Amino acid sequence: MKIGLVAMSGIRVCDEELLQMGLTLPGFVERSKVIASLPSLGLLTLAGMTPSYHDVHYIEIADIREKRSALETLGSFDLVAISSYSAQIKEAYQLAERIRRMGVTVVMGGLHVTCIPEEAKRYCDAVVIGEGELSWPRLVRDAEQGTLQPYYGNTGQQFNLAEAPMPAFELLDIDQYNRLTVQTSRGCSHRCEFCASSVLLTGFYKQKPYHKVLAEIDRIREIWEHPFIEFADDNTFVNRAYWKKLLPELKKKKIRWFTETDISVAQDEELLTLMRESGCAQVLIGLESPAKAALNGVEIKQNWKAEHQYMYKDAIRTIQSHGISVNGCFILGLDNQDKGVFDQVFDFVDDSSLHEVQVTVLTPFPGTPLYERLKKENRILEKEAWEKCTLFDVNFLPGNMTVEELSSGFKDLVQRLYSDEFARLRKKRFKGMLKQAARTSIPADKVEMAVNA
Ligand code: B12
Repeated sequence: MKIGLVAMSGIRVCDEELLQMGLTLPGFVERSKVIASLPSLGLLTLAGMTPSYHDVHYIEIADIREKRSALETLGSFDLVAISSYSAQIKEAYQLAERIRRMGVTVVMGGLHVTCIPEEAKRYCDAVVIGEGELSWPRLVRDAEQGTLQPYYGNTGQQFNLAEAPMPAFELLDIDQYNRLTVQTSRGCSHRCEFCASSVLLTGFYKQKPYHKVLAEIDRIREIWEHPFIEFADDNTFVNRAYWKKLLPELKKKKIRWFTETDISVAQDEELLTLMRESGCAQVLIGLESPAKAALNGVEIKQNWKAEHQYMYKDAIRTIQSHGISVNGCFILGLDNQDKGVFDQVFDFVDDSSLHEVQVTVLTPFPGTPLYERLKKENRILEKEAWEKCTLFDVNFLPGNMTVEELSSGFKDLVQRLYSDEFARLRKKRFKGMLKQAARTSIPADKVEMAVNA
């Protein structure tokens, strides 16, 4: 069969004003450029487990209004598999309908359709629920034999990452990317109410065997000698023993990398040193809010973030003094935040010397406990407005401010945080922090490498 793996790959924001800002604010633009060029690891993974006698193509579609002629070529496929997150799901549905009208079988998978499979089924021939590895081989066989089922994966089964296939990185036109993703784990040790990441696919934390991670990096190095890798994990360093074994091996690969973690890494000097030596340029940490009160109740099982808020600033300094920059993420609109939170976030960033900062608006993604709670409390503004699941658009009634206050306070904060002047100041402070640290421990070339990350 000729199989098309289609990734909806756009970056989205509905609010016109924010869109305009995004195009002009230097800090914002820099980050979007980096983020926007990531491929779909989910689809490359499926490609890696497709029998080799099939003719598999990987296609990215950022905007279905563009490249009409390219879309028409999808008519020549026997099977098209689409992957999309919530923000572009309606475009993905339109695309699915269009391809089906050309007589092609269309299947869909991913986080959004996993949470609302019946919605997706209206637009395609089959919906895959959960981790794709569990269903894809059977789905391909069924499509070949003309026995496709409407739903796959609704069995409650868990995929064992020890069986993870090698993603087909060779399908990529490598010149189009400035980073590639590798996944070392699924799940998270925390369970935040708003989280719409791989916790929606797996009920517990699971780790890919380390030799598999190294093999994926080796495969990438065959097409890109010194790659920049983004670990597509939700919380990377939960298993410290694993990482202390993996990092010295990673060092030999001469890569640079980025990942998502929690603030507890700062308590492990040995880990930080190994991270730096193996090429870690930056860690992204969900700080969520600068004040403890707003963190209370953010998690549904424990209250870990609220309990560790006291160490935020020291932890940032410790991590950054190891030559690893911190990208601190804040969520605006949490129930216990009032309109004073915008200044609080700005002051925290100013005071903590965070190198990078990411601010987002609280977003009720389908499938999350947050979505269910806000729906019950009748606080979702536009029901099923999935296009607003961008992390930047407000689509709920905040607890302690008005919609307008949240929306305009957010825009104002974005302007202050990403202004040329403040972005430069943050870089300068980070550089100063590193130079100070270098006098005691970090070699000068590593300092330069971290500053340019
Ligand atoms: C890489 C990435 C991107 C890339 C995606 C590239 C692509 N086309 O897939 C880019 C940069 C384009 C991107 C864009 C956006 N992103 Co993003 N992104 C990520 C990131 C960092 C990693 C995702 C990843 O690679 N996971 C690993 C793979 C293996 O998992 P997977 O994709 O879920 O695939 C598995 C299953 O879902 C399933 N599957 C998936 N697709 C399909 C299809 C078929 C046919 C089948 C059978 C199975 C299947 O099988 C796979 C293997 O098990 C996550 C954060 C994180 N740490 O996870 C955020 C994340 C996914 N992004 C998020 C968001 C909000 C966005 C944007 C809206 C941002 C914006 N404002 O524009 C857009 C959404 C665009 C859209 N299409 O709707 C949210 C999504 C929440 C949600 N449920 O919708 C996340 C979770 C981050 C967060 N803070 O919450 N993103």
